[in-house]
Amino acid sequence: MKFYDSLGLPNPDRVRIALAEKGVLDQVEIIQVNLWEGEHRTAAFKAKNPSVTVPLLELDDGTALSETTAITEYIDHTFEGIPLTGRGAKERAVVHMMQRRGEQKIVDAIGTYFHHATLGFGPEIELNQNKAWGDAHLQKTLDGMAYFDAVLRDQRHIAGANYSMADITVFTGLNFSETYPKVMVPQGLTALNEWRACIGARASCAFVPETMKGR
Ligand SMILES: N[C@@H](CCC(=O)N[C@@H](CS)C(=O)NCC(=O)O)C(=O)O
Repeated sequence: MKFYDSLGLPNPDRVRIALAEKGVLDQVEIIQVNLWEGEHRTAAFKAKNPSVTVPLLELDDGTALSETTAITEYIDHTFEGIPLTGRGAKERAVVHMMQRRGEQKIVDAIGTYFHHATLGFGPEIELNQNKAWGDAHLQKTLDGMAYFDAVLRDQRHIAGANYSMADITVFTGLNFSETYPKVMVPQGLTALNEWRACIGARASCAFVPETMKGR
């Protein structure tokens, strides 16, 4: 199995953490794709993923899986270990709902700010920038952080009592926010910061710099 990765970017990091949670990261061939160099826009990569995004998981039979949630479902149902996508109908529905909120309110919001209101991947990749659109997503990201802080005041994890892919999505989105566009999680969001420290302490997050684990 081949994992097309770009270390430090939120969606590939979601797959890295899911594989690590299942204890199978070392069973996968990892290929780093440099997005700043446009390596995801080559004809060869586009043939594998027409959406020209990472992550991509290429199975031994040649099946090329893109879309991080789909990949996480595959990992969760292929390997033993802690469930990542919920147990039973209701929990699975809540995990998917909260994970999608994590994408919309954090990962996609900060991604839009990064691509449109900062240099992003550079002028050769960011061909359709719209600064006003990007700027609007800065506030959306900050609102998302406040939303998840409020959620975590009432429950241990993003989707309820149990750890899930929803935690992974929000965690990797916050790391990206602080690393690249330098939008920091406000210190006053104590529930979010405490949760972040707990998630960051998991063995699956050993690759994440200590400075990205809440404060
Ligand atoms: N919906 C996709 C989004 C994947 C995505 O946007 N990945 C980013 C890296 S985190 C990417 O490859 N961006 C390439 C680009 O913006 O040109 C998923 O869930 O996998």
